[in-house]
Amino acid sequence: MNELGLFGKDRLTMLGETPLVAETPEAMLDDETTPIARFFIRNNGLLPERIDDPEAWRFIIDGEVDRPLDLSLADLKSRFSAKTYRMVLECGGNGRAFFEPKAEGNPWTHGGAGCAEWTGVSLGDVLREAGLKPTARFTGHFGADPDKTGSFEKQAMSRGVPIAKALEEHTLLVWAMNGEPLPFIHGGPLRLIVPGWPGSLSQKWLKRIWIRDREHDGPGMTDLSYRVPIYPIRPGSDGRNVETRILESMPVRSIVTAPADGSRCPAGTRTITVRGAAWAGDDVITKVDCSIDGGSTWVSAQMTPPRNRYDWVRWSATLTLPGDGYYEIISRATDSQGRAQPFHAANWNPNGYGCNVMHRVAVTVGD
Ligand SMILES: Nc1nc2c(c(=O)[nH]1)N[C@H]1C(S)=C(S)[C@@H](COP(=O)(O)O)O[C@H]1N2
Ligand SMILES: [Mo]
Repeated sequence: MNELGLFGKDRLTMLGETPLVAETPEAMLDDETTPIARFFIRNNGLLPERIDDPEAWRFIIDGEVDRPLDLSLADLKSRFSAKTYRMVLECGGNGRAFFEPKAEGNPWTHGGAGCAEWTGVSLGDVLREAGLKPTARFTGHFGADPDKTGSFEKQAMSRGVPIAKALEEHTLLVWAMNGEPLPFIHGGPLRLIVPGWPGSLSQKWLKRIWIRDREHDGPGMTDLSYRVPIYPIRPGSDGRNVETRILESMPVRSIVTAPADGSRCPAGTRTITVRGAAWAGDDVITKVDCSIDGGSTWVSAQMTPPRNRYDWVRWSATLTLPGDGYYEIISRATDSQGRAQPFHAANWNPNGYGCNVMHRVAVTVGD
């Protein structure tokens, strides 16, 4: 059994062993709520030590606050009101494998994402208890994991958000996933979920939130980390000396979760039901369309409304096939600003963030 088996995972695709990184094949994202066994894993360092008593896990809030807080998980549960939202968590590099030429980093296809029910308290409620000073501008997140050399001196990852994002009701301090205590590999006992923005902001094994008077500068905030060019650049260029911005909301994306890529249907099959999911970072999905002829003609999908903000939309469509043969199904989601997924991996950037090219699934009817 490899390490994935040890964490109870169900046939994920291993992208890296140390640090442990694994994605979910799109066809395994066919559940409305992604089961823990199918949820992707992304670590930037080694794992922290496991602790025996999750309720005793402590974390602090300090910096530009009137009353710094030092709270146990038990304190969080008893002093603030808990809420549960189903929300997408998506790695900033999701889709990277489709960039040409290859961009730096883990080659995620579209499976660096999942949608789980997260239970916790709004970070904003806790920040209000601490009292934000007028100088509070940005958060800095710290976890208990050592970096990939095993050193605790430098964080494996330490990113942050503008205060407005931290104060959103859906930005949560989370201790449960799909109704179970937050699994260790997903940051248990306590993690952040900052929905709609790159997964790297959703600090696992959360120990500290530092409220800062300026943009945070931990690992993952400097250089080209989580930065994208403001104006398009030539694919393959080094990205130096171009104006960049921090990647905030993730772009619109849809995936086909059934049929699986490479499926075969019996000869004579003339209709096929296609299912999938769609989400759009901070934005909402307004439509999903499918095509079997490379985008020449489209069929609109039926959508199940999201349960709450940041939930994904589940969709399905019935497609008519003109005859036996080889088809490539594509799906294309559009957000409320009219932004739809591109036909090819557009907006190339050196670290390969935010690639939302349409997902393509091959199906053969007959032999
Ligand atoms: N402490 C800590 N938190 C972290 C990371 C990490 O390496 N260490 N990786 C981040 C990244 S890049 C992503 S995409 C998500 C992945 O969360 P998951 O492993 O629960 O799917 O966790 C984020 N939180
Ligand atoms: Mo990530």
